[in-house]
Formats: sequence, structure tokens, C-alpha cells
Amino acid sequence: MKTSLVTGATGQDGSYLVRKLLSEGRRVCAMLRCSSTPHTARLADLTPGVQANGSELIYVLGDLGDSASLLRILEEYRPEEVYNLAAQSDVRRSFDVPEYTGEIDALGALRLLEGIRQTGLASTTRYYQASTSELFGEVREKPQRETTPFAPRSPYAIAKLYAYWTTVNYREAYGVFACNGILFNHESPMRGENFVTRKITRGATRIRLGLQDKLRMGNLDARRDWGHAEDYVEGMYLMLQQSTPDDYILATGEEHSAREFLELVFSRLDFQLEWEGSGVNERGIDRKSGKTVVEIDPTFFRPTEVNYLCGDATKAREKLQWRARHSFDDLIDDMLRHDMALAESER
Ligand code: NAP
Ligand code: F7E
Repeated sequence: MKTSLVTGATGQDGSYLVRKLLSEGRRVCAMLRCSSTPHTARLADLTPGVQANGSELIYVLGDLGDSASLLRILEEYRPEEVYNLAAQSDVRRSFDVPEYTGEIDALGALRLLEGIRQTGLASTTRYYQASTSELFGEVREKPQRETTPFAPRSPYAIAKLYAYWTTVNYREAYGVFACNGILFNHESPMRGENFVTRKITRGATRIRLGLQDKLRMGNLDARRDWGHAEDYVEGMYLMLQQSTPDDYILATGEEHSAREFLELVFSRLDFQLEWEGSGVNERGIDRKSGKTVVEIDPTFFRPTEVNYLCGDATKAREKLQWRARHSFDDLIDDMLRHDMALAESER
């Protein structure tokens, strides 16, 4: 049985990837970090130990800031695959904690790769690095491809740039089967509530049920290529099943503004949203109730914004036979179904 180590197992992608790997019959070492409160809610329905199909789930304690814990895990379990998903992944917050973001997102990847080398796993362990469309930042071409130059615009993206090149370097210098998945935004009902799509589906459903008055939003004109996380973890898995390591973009090729996402969600919930004012004074008013349901709050602006991201996943389509199966509408449906049920449970 192959062993796969997943860092960031408690996050959005981790929760889908752990399930995918268990369904493939793997022994899955899901890495958790120390926490004073439970943080395994996304994995709550999984029981550690041997599963019905013979696969196995094991929780291991480790932190990307702590080499000793990583070395211990690598030595003890000697995984054939390492998926490095752990990160301080919030772009806005990375401006508040830039040093910590670099420590975990940049040096964390180095610690893991160096750990693979030092434990003698360089020729046997395959490594996936959670790289990001944020690397393209102030984009140099549209859509972005694997060959598009990087132009990062946040401490998060700059840290991920270091991790990207470290991954390439360990592939070239030590022959590690190391791949970068350059993933464009992907969302789901498991998305953290601080990210724009989930903030909107969660907030709008709560407003619909009278649990919340309004949403306070940042730059609604930013455009993103939003896919579904379930499809994207499939792509991560495929990258590590190839005969040679490589770097791939995963994206839908379709872009929307945060405003379009918000308008679609509110209209699905039967609001009649109309905009008044401009800039920080812009407001979204529900014509049916006359109430202000959206306001602009500059707290959510970023010192440097990434205005536009849209990816070309031709390489992944041709070499991995990967494609995004969920449409934009499917994504919104899935998130709204989940968040409406959640809001109803809060009434
Ligand atoms: P997420 O929901 O924010 O999950 C991040 C995970 O990292 C959580 O499990 C978190 O643990 C863990 N973590 C944070 N700091 C850690 C540390 N010091 N040591 C060990 N674990 C730590 O992120 P996601 O959306 O699933 O994304 C997964 C990865 O893909 C991240 O690296 C992200 O930067 C990258 N990425 C995401 C997207 C996207 O659109 N989702 C696109 C491109 C790339 P706790 O639960 O304890 O906080
Ligand atoms: O913002 C705008 C915001 O925080 C998307 C991470 O997974 O994807 C994610 O990073 C856009 C930005 O995601 C609000 O300014 C408007 O332009 O959902 P987000 P992100 O920054 O794109 C990439 C690929 C990653 O790698 C990251 O780890 O939406 N926006 N109003 C807002 N964003 C937030 N969070 N909150 C708002 O109120």
C-alpha cells in the first residue's frame, strides 16, 4: 500500500484530497498542527484507522515551522507521496503577518523538501507543491500559461514564489519527482469564510434568513477564475501519477468579477439588488425590502491588489487528461445548498 503524507489536511483542499487518496486505497498520513481548539471539522466524518476499502487514515502531529517534526514524520512513515498544502493562505492577512507567511509558505516548503533529501527519500518520494495563480500578480499576458512571467503582488505570493523555485531546484539538483500545481482560485462549501466566495454565500444566506443585516465587502471589481476544489485535488493527484515530474496550471479558463459572483448569489436567493453611489460609498440595496444589504469597507482592500486572473489549462488537459468538471453555476449551487442548510441550522 502506498503512503501519502498530506500537510494542510485540515484545510479546504486537504479535506477533499484526504478523501480522494483514501478512495485510491492509500495509507494517508494527515498532518495536523498543535491547536488549543479542535480544527478538524472538515474531516469530522472520517474515522482514523483502517477504512472499509482497506485504505488507512493516520493523524500525525507536525508544523511547517518545525523541521524536527517534519523529519520525524518522514523517517517514521517514509511516504511515497508528499502533498504540501499547508500554508498561511490568506492574501490580505499576509500583509499583516508577512514574516510568518514567509516562514511557513516559503521556508516550510524548503524544510519539507530538505527533509525528503536528508531522510534518503529523494529518489523514491514524489512531491506536490501547492503553487498559485497569485504568482502572476500584475499579469503580463491574458490568459496566464505555465510560460507567463511571474509578477507577485503580496507577501503571500512572494513566499509562494520562493516555494515554487525551491520545488524546481530540488527536481533539477537532486532528481526529486517534484511538481508545482499552479492552481487558480478554487472554492467549495469547505472554503474558509474569510475568502470572498464563501463570505458571500455564507453572508447572503444568513441575510435571507434574518440572521445578519449586511455584507461588508472590499474591491468588488477584482476578477478571478473560480473552479471547484473537488476537481482541483483530482489534478494534484494526477500530477504525481505521471512518468515524469512537471509544473501545470489548473484553471477553468472563465473569469468573473467578485461583483458578478455576489449579484448571482443574491439573485438566486430572490433579492432584487441595485447599486447606489460609488467608491467606498457604494451600497447594494434590496429593492424588495429597501434595506442596504451590501456596503464597501476599505478594511478589506489590499495595499496592492491583483485585479485579474484567468488561466489556460491546456497543458493539464493534454498531458493529464484533466478538466474542470463543475461549471461556475454548479459551484454556486453547491455552496448555496450547503450554506442555506447551515444558516437554517442557526435559526
Ligand atoms: P486553507 O483552507 O487555508 O488550508 C491551509 C492549511 O494549512 C490548514 O490545514 C492549516 O491548518 C494548515 N497550516 C497553516 N499553517 C500551518 C503550519 N505552520 N504548519 C502546518 N500546517 C499549517 O487553504 P486551501 O484553500 O485548502 O489551499 C491549500 C493550499 O493551496 C495552500 O497552500 C494554498 O496557499 C494553496 N492554494 C490555494 C488556492 C485556492 O484557491 N484554494 C489556489 C492556489 C493555491 P489549520 O487548520 O490548523 O489552520
Ligand atoms: O479574494 C476581492 C479580493 O480572498 C479574491 C487564496 O486561496 O486564491 C485565494 O486568494 C478577490 C480579491 O482570494 C472581498 O480583493 C472583494 O481580489 O477570495 P480571496 P485570493 O486573494 O484570490 C489564490 C489563488 C490563493 O492562492 C490564495 O491562497 O476578491 N474581494 N471583497 C474580497 N476578498 C475577501 N477575502 N473579502 C472581501 O470582502
